[in-house]
Amino acid sequence: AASASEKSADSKNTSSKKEYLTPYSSFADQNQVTCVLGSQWGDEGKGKLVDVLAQTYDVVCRCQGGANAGHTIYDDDGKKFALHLVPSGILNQNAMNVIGNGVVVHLPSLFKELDTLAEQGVPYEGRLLLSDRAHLLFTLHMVMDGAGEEKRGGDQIGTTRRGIGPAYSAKTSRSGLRVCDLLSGDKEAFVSRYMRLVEDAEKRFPDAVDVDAMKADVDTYLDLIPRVQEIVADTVTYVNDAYDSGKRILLEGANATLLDIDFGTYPYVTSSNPSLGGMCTGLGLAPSKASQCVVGVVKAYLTRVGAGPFPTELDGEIADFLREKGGEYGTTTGRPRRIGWLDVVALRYTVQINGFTELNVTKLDVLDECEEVKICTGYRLKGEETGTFPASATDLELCEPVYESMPGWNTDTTKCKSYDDLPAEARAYIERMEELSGCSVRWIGVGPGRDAMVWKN
Ligand code: 2SA
Ligand code: GDP
Ligand code: MG
Repeated sequence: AASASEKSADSKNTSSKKEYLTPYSSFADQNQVTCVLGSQWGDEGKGKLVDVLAQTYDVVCRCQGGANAGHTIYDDDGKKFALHLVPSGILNQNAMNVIGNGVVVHLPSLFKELDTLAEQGVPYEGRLLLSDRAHLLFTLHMVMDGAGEEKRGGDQIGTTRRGIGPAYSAKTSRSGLRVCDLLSGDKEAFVSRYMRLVEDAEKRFPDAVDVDAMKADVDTYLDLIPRVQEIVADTVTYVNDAYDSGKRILLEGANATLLDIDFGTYPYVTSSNPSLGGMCTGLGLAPSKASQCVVGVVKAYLTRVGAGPFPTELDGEIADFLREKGGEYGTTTGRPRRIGWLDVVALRYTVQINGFTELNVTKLDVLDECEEVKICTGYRLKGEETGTFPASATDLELCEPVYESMPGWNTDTTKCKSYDDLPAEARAYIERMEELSGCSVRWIGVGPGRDAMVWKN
């Protein structure tokens, strides 16, 4: 394997700077490490902010999750990219991208994604590092994920079936296999440990696990060894050396805090920690370094994909309108997303957990045609009003939202370039969000493009 420093990307930007990048560059000057996290149930539009910031950062890191994540990005020519495992910094030719130890990696999916990017004119050679400590996610885990969901009958979680839960289960039960095991040179030991996983899975899901097919599948990973060798690195050392040498580091959250295995609506959650703590354990960067600037991405309304409680969920006309206008369909699975009003009980909770230093409100433009907009400021649970987010998903299911209603703005915001350009009602909505959440808003998204972002303050 090449040393991490040999693989380091040239940080000199030779391409002409886009006008919209100027304020982001001074933002990056002030924040050596920035962490971007989802504050809701995912798909807040983290990919867009990360993509724009990634053009001014030297190192962009994924720290948790796997190919369940889906970030949609439009480049300066309006070309669309859907990223799952690859960090969004891949679109910046000067950034190094790191897949940290906390990510569960299905190698065939990773290389397929990289090959697709190369076909789209984005080569990755010399710009991607994969942690030697990252756990391998096998096709077996995807089979188990699907079989596990079927077993739950009517009580499904609505996973992406990308094998995330079973791969993290193997990790925490200490039977998982890591990138360093694949590259150890002892293929026999690797295959034997892999077959133990297959045999255990077959005991649990005899109808779903085809032992011969899974046995044959191990060759897929062994065949990829030469490609893995080109990108493997001790990313803990790489990232910390990069920090010590003054490089700017961007941590890219996937999924979101309300899907966190500890803080989310358990059991309707993913199996990693998509909150600030998970960024540190998933990369090996100390909390004191990772927490300097923590951006919470919050959609101006709320969506959720998969099962689980959702107090402000809407159905009918408004939901259908927002789903179509906002393009609210899963980036990974194409599933229609559930739609609801903004919930600041949940937002206050995720501000607490992550210590957000600022917010990025996204998709304000999607609300442009609403007569009124609503904010959930509290819940009514078993006859009592509460402002805190309950631990139990059953309790959350029983929560009725207490709303504050605000007038809509009935104005197209997509051409707004500055905060003052926004209609007064839209500004009032943003400012109320700040008051209720206790966190200030720095950016407001008014369209999917890189330049469709308004700076506040
Ligand atoms: P999993 O597959 O075990 O992580 O699923 C567990 C729960 O986590 C939710 N989850 C997500 N929610 C929103 N977006 C995600 N990524 C894709 C996207 C989803 C898609 O960007 O659109 O394409 O469907 C994501 N990944 C996991 C999931 O719905 C379960 O509720
Ligand atoms: P992520 O998982 O948080 O990165 O979000 P996704 O990419 O799954 O979903 C967000 C979608 O909203 C993408 O299709 C983005 O292009 C789009 N998007 C992001 N910000 C805005 C915005 O401010 N306005 C509009 N209309 N679309 C946006
Ligand atoms: Mg997404």
